[in-house]
Amino acid sequence: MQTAIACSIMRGGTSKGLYFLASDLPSEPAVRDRALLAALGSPDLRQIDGMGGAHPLTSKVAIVSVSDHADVDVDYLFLQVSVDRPDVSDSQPCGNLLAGVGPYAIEKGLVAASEGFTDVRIRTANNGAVAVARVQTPDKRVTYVGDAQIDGVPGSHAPITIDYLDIAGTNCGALLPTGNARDVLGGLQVTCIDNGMPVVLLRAADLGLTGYETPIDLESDGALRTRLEAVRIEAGRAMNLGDVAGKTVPKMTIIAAPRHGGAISTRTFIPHRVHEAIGVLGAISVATGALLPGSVADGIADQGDYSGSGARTMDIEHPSGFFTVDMEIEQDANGFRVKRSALLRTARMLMDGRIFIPASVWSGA
Ligand code: NQM
Repeated sequence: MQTAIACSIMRGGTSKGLYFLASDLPSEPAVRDRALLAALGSPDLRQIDGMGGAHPLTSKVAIVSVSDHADVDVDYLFLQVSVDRPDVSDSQPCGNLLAGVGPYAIEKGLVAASEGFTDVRIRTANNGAVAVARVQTPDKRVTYVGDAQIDGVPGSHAPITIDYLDIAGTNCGALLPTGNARDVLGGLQVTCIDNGMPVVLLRAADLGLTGYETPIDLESDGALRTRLEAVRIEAGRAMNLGDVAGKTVPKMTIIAAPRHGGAISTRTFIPHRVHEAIGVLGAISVATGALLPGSVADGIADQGDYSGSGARTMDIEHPSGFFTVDMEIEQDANGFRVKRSALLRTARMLMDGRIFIPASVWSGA
């Protein structure tokens, strides 16, 4: 016997996941997590008995509900379902899956569509961060068709613009959780930063790398992975995240000078696989670090004619192209503050139906 649960599969930005209404899932987290492991087919490197795509970027879940919070339309809980371990974690947010939440909430009737476009205010339940997603709704219906292109996704689709207001320190309590723009961890100079995603910036040259290696080359460098993981564990404690051995944060971003006219070049361990692009909130944290005086990116990033305050578009180079973030910074005697971070994503509903969960999930067998 299997239990059918309503479920949609959506691509959100450069990731893909299962989207559920909270009301359709078990309310008990342990039971819910067993159901999600079965839905994705974890733990199994191929996820052959579930819908997961055998990579962290395609083993994700969004749980959506109408919000009780003032000035928010929907709450979105992001869960990372491990591919190879029986683990479901809410320890990180995900800005890519967030791109699908606006269209999903409208399609499921949680938010009424307006003529032309609909602004959906989304609260990420993992950390309380609020974003406004503008979804194209001609004739008051979601369209996925359009001219917007994002690197890492073939073709063009309807634009979804996402505006984050104040997200500094949403995961670690402060933009600079160690209190410093630069620290030495594991013998390496690093910048620990949280503007929406906890990220450790490291200079490629300090690791004996160019910073332009392919994800496969970096993933197959066992000595590098061991060294980065040691720094990550240390950084986790320093960033108020505790023991991060089993967590997917902080992300480790190796930086180098831009090669293609962007602001900075990146390769990001998320944290064990290397991203083929870069995460949304990861890119926002990197863009912030690249503008921060005294960070390890200072002197490497190309800040253009940026004068230390105001608006600046940051093209973050990654293995499959660029990720563009519009930043607005305020800097005065009181310090460095990020007022706004905005970006473009696309998303697409791929499947809407029911997912089948084996009976053994409910008994815990
Ligand atoms: O940083 C990958 C992704 C992500 C997360 C990761 C993300 C973000 O590309 O907001 O989107 O770093 O785990 O989906």
